[in-house]
Amino acid sequence: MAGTPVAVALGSNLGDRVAHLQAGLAGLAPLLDDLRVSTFHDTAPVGSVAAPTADQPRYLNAVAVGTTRLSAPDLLTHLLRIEAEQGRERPYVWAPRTLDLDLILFGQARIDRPDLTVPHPRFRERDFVLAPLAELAPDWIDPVTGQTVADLLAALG
Ligand code: PH2
Ligand code: MG
Ligand code: MG
Repeated sequence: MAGTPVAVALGSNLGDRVAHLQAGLAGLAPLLDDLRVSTFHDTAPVGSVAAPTADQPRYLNAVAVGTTRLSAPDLLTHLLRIEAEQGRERPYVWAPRTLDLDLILFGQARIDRPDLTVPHPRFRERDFVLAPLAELAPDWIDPVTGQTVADLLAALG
């Protein structure tokens, strides 16, 4: 069994953003086989009425894809550990962060648990996820909408 294809989004907008993304990728390397990494995208912080981010520093975002033999919950545990190793703190929702690692897609799985929703519930609206993901896996089909990553990106306009 080759393992399950997974997509992980990386984001940083605090401290040395390049160093934090590189540390995140180094942490992912032992977890994912056939690891491929997008270019790094400098992006404006995206917020919401409930969680405004207008006064935050810009983000550096990227996506990594690979395959894993871990379960999705076990992979999530590792993602949280790698974030913590980069000094991630969570003072409030969508606070600036040294490193954010979000599990975006786990094969064609649909997971709905209190601590983990896959596909990521907001990835279809997020250019900062879809653009780097489309560099690596434009034909990956979102199991919820049936649309490809390329379709989802095009729909953002
Ligand atoms: N992450 C958020 C909220 N807003 N904006 C950008 N540009 N990049 C992010 O990674 C990001 C965001 C919550 O995780
Ligand atoms: Mg996030
Ligand atoms: Mg996160």
